[in-house]
Amino acid sequence: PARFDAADPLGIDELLTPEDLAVRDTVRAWAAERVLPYIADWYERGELPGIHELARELGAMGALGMSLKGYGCAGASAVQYGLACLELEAADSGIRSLVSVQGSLAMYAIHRYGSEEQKLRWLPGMAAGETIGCFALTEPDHGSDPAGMRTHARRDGSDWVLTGRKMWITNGSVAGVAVVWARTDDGIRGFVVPTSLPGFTAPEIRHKWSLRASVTSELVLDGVRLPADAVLPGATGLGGPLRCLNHARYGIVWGAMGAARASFDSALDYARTREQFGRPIGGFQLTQAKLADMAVELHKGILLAHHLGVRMDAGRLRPEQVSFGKLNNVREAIDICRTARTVLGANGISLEYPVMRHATNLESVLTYEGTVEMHQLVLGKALTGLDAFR
Ligand code: TGC
Ligand code: FAD
Repeated sequence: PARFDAADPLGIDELLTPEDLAVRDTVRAWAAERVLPYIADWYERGELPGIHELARELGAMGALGMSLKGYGCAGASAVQYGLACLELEAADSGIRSLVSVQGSLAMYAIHRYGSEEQKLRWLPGMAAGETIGCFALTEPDHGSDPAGMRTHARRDGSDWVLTGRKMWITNGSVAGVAVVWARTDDGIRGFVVPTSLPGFTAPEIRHKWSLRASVTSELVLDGVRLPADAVLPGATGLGGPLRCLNHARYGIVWGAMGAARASFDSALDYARTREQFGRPIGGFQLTQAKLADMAVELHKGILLAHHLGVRMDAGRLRPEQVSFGKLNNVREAIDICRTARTVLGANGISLEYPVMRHATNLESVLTYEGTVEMHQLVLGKALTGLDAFR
């Protein structure tokens, strides 16, 4: 039989093609060179300096809008996109967030719902990382229940006039273009908004104790005047933004396992070398139980992510299955990080090691793209046929 590999105990690599492995290696090497040496400093400062340069490098690697076809996008498989998310989040959830919002939300919305003119105007520059995008659904008073949004767009001649506030918007103050969801007389519609327009401001949200190396902003839309062709023609109703979320949530199913892997690796390494009572702490049964349980959940989670990726590539992935994956993998990832933290003792709380940074990042990941409770209720509804929301 094949030998046991501590890095891949279930032999999941055998499910991957040579192209999949090449994508993984490329992204892992990029993150090792461009993120890992600096991330603790960025995190401590609460900044993501050089974000435009990082975006261009991610674009050159094909990581932006990675599984979209045409318009300068890489046209990779869903599994390859997932592997990229895992490697990016193994560096930091903030870097994966940058990529998720750009590719799975802002670009995906334009790619799926945009006119040919909108696609040609925006997607090549976004794929190259020249233009950063954001995706604005959440409002101060409407998070889990976006159906209640107050931001609205009204007709003025052939123009649209957009008014309202969006909250917690990743990439908001560095974006050149915002995909903004607003109420209209015809229901919820999406608008492609150049952020240079009068009336658009995006103050950055400070004092976050999670996702510190990620730009998060409020959007203030004060009568932003848009031409008739700013609306996304293919999306009407809440299903429009929610279908984009399926794609981003899918990336998170993989990404969360990256944060978990980095924390597990750190704990395993520490357990082998740190000595107490005259022995490596990894030799104690209680530490081994922690490592075994972490490894089981980590690799089960990667297997689940791969399974969902295969279904997405086959066009057979259901939104409820995405909820299944997001619910399980983010919840298990944060548990792995917290357990890894205990293995490192006091060092576990230091930025010298990655585990506390990953654990605090995952507090955001647990909440955004649908909270744990939302995904439980989506599954609850699918299982029982009873809608607990309304
Ligand atoms: P409901 O009545 O169930 O549905 C309204 C319409 O939407 C359709 N739909 C979906 N379509 C595709 N995929 C899904 N996952 C869908 N979920 C619902 C549904 O079929 C219906 O269509 P139609 O044609 O019949 O009108 O809607 P509801 O208001 O009862 O709410 C359902 C609920 C709670 C699940 C939904 O509102 C929800 O998912 N809430 C969570 C909001 C959320 O996830 N926000 C995320 C904001 S973006 C973000 O966080 C980015 S962070 C990224 C980063 O930095 O990485
Ligand atoms: P609420 O909806 O107010 O929920 C509060 C609590 O109540 C949660 O535990 C929730 O699960 C629970 N709850 C609510 N309703 C129910 C119910 N029916 N049953 C049981 N429990 C319930 N949004 C964007 O649009 N674009 C972005 O780019 C973006 N980036 C983000 C980046 C960060 C760092 C963060 C933290 C958030 C981001 N968000 C973004 C917002 C995110 O999607 C919302 O925070 C999330 O949807 C939850 O909304 P809320 O914070 O208003 O919480």
